[in-house]
Amino acid sequence: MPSRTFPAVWTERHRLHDPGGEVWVGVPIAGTEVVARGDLIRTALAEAGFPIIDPAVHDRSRLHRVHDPAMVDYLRTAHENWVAAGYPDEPGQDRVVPYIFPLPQAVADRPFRLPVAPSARAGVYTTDTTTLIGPGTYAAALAAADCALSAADMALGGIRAVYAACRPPGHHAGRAFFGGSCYLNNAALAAQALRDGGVDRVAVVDLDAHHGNGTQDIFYDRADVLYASVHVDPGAGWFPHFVGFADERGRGPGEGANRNRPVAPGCGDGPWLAAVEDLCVAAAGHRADALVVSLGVDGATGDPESPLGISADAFRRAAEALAGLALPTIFVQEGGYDLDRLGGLVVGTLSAFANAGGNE
Ligand code: SP5
Ligand code: ZN
Repeated sequence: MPSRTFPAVWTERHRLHDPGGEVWVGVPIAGTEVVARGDLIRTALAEAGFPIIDPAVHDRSRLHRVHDPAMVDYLRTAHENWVAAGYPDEPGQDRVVPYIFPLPQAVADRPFRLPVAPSARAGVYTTDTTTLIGPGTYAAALAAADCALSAADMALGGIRAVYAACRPPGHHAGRAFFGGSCYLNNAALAAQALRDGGVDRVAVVDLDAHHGNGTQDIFYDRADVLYASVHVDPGAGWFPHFVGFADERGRGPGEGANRNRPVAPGCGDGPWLAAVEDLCVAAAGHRADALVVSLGVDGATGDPESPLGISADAFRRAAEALAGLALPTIFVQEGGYDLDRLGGLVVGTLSAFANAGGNE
């Protein structure tokens, strides 16, 4: 029986974003969130027969539903201001990268003054030194957001399952911060678009190897959108280090609508799938009307960015568990950095979801 499919939203505009590596522990390294990722995913989708659809362009005001307009404006202008300040010549850095950060305890209780130097402005909104801004980063981040928003449009139009091939990824981007190779939060934009389109209750289930600290931030105070994540335990020394612990359960009206399931480095399939089942129970308990899946496949065995050791079969079983929720579902691409396995992992997961009836 041929494998079932559903629509995939993809654009070549992802190629505009070439971070040109990252700075990690002070050292410029090649980085793993590379242009090839987006093209490998497209090839795998096409080979498996997934219809590939261009995103529509959405009004930029849509970004402000989940992000601070000042941060969006910063992302829009950061690279041109960096170039105008001459950093590509002296000291010879053509990507925007911070060196100083306004930590809350260092600047609290006095008026916040936006620094004049672009090198200092570079630390105002990013959490880390690994999320560089190049000349096409903002355009590609907009294109990725458009993929997620188009997927939401299709879901609101009655299509039961859609995949948004977002690159750059998004789940480490919060209301007023970005980092971890993410700039705009594609999954949060999709979830908010569903809400704005009349869906009462949304569940975001995050399978990426890392905690989606940005998505958690955006929905932490809200009861309408559940955020539920399985990820490598930040307490065991993994990104995003400061956030993603099990006792972060939401705040105020959002109390109970945030669920973190950290798992141990090297845990393998069993504990990871048990956590995925738990997230599905949480989504059902939330009485969600629609599902957004942050589909990172960087938990897979061999991925250079995580120690989880999850098999391709476990990703398929996770997809079957999600299909069991029987909800309109938007998959949003997050991480996944093993270039030899990325396409197969993504398409294998989506196909398992469709073959389990998730697209009906
Ligand atoms: C979207 C996503 O998956 N972001 C994860 C970013 C994690 N970055 C952690 C810091 C980078 C360190 N990389 C060094 C790899 C050495 N094996
Ligand atoms: Zn990740």
